[in-house]
Amino acid sequence: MALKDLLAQKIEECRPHIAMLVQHFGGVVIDQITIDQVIGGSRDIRSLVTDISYLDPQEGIRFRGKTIPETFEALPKAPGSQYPTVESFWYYLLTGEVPTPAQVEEVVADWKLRQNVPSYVWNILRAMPRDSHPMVMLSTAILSMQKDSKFAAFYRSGKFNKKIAWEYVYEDAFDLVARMPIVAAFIYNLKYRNDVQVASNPDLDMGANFAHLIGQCEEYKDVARMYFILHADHESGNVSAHATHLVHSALSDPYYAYSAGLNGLAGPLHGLANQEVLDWTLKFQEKYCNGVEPTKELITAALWDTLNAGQVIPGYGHAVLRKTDPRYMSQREFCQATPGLKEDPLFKVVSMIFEVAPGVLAQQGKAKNPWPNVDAQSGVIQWYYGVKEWDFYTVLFGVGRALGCMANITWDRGLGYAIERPKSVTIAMLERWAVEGGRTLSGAKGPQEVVVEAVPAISVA
Ligand code: NMX
Ligand code: MLT
Repeated sequence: MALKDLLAQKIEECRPHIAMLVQHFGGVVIDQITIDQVIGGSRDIRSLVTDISYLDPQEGIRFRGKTIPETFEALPKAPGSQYPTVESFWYYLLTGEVPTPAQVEEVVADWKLRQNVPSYVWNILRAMPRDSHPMVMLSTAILSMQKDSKFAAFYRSGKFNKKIAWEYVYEDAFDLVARMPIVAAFIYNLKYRNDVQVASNPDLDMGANFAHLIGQCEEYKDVARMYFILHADHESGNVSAHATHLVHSALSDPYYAYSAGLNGLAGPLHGLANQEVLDWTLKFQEKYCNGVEPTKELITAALWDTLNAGQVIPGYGHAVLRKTDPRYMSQREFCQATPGLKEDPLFKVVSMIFEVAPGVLAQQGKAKNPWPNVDAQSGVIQWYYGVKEWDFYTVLFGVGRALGCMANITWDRGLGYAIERPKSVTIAMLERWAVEGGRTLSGAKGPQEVVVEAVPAISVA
């Protein structure tokens, strides 16, 4: 069955479940919220729904129920490769079903039709200051294509209908994921390769074509496939997925929504951490090694200097994970299995950081998770293959993340999720509830009340 038909069937099957949950079980309590969660970035509050991936704090990500190794194992591989095509993964994320090789071929063919980027995008990118951050360029390029949004045109047509609105989101979403690597490669070539013009190779799948467009070697084709799949989705609460979902919930089309998602991904606590890791590692070598071999002792000293300066160790810690990120391990295994890469000096430093950083962070005692996340390992692979412009690394993340964000908002529309609008409260309300909570819990003055009394009252206009 063609991808869109299967998706239509799956959405139809799912709709009664949502209706039944709301109609008969809408009042069932699935969480309670504490003051520290409200102040602390809504951490762990169960308030989003997605079946596309789920993040277990101990195990890490599962895409449509499969772990990373299971996903790589299950999906049809690119010709002559150990890795699946990105196109097969797109099918899988959207539908939850492993496509047959013939179904993958259909998606690959459709993908090629959709990957044509309008020429005005190239004019816009060329007109931008060449030293603009590549994430600014990427987000601008995506936003500029909004004028051709099929969903926005459908909305304006006067025939808007909630039941079929998802079909137009799907059309935009598919166009957008197909154009992402083309735009990313253009930015790379514009900024770092003197605006060299390279045409897509119609015989190649998405990952391989990306490698071709940025002038990379044969081996990099698998790097691209692996990278885009690993970065695609991390359930819905991360900043890029959540921003995309939030903006789309106002019925802003996928271009508006993903441009917003990319702007969130560009933050150093989120996707930009991958460039920060490279920056930290190279500065460490320059400042601490001075021509001598890096040692665990030197790395430990540099990590403490970073912490004592009040900065974070990039690539370590996570808001949900409490173990080493399996995306980190998957990339590490790739490095260890790749002759040349496993002996690479930078990989050795990154491995030494892995040996000492968790201990340092644990000793400092602040981070809830001292283990590495995806960003601690991704840059070294790019660096090894010659993609040394590390401000580009978050663009690569953004190409992958588009798959998850676009699959998610296609389903958001399919299931008719409402405009997102949480409620805010005032600090005075929190203080009142703190006092009431303190009294209710202990039957006497609670510790919260003492704190409230110790600070001057807030005057409210
Ligand atoms: N280095 C130093 N301090 C850290 C780190 C770290 N890697 N991770 C957490 N902490 C601190 C954090 O800043 C906070 O300090 P304070 O109380 O002074 O505000 C304290 O530990 C408690 O934070 P957590 O609850 O453990 O972490 P949170 O959920 O707030 O934040 C991250 C999660 C990922 C933002 C945080 O671990 C971090 O800043 N890591 C470094 C940046 C990074 O690698 N980001 C990429 C995440 C993955 N991605 O691709 O998005
Ligand atoms: C991600 O891939 O989005 C990051 O690991 C951040 C997160 O999950 O919060």
